[in-house]
Amino acid sequence: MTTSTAPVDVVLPCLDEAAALPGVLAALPAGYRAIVVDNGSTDGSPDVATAHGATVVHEPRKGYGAAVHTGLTHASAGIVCFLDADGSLDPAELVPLVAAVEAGAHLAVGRRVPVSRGVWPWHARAGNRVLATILRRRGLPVSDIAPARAVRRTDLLALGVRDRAFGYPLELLVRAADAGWTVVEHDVAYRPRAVGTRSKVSGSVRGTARAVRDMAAVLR
Ligand SMILES: Nc1nc2c(ncn2[C@@H]2O[C@H](COP(=O)(O)OP(=O)(O)OP(=O)(O)O)[C@@H](O)[C@H]2O)c(=O)[nH]1
Ligand SMILES: [Mg+2]
Repeated sequence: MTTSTAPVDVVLPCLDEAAALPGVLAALPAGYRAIVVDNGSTDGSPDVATAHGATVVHEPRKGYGAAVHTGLTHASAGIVCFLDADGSLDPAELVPLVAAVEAGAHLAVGRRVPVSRGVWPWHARAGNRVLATILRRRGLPVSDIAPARAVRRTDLLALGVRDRAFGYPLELLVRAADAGWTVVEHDVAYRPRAVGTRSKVSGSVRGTARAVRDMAAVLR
């Protein structure tokens, strides 16, 4: 695997992840710079992020897409990664994704492999499987709508993803397919979210329903 010494920016959308941030930020590989994008956390997440060396950006609009897009506009590295800030994914697993982009892929995404039962609720998994099947029919060889990805900053800006809510990860993949991008998928361990944090998206049936609604809007 090729590894370069160029800096990499890592955008971490964050809503009340104070309990997870120290571990996530400490696990970033050398040369990977954290940009934590906060949407009005009430648990002190921005201060924790700053204390652990991250750049903190405040985004007034709620939503995963608003957070990651704003993080992207604050990035400056050639390659930018995106990762959940809840401790469910190991930042070290971004390294092979970055290497894949350095080797020529337009986009490298994680394929979540749960480390234990119960990590990935059945409703989230089922919704994810349906959407991935639709993507494969569009010619994109993916089996997950992943919250871990690496991409060249200028490529992603040019792709023009518009969703600012929870359809963002799916719209990104749909646009990548339509643009003829080379997309590679690597297994990443999907762990329980950090102790002391709570689910914002797919941990509840209600949250999954909201994400699927936003994603279905992308496919219309
Ligand atoms: N800035 C910002 N971040 C958000 C928002 N909603 C979710 N996030 C973050 O996006 C990431 C994904 O949210 P999670 O709650 O982990 O969603 P999930 O992984 O589908 O659900 P779980 O299975 O419960 O972990 C986490 O880092 C959240 O803190 C939001 O509205 N604004
Ligand atoms: Mg999560």
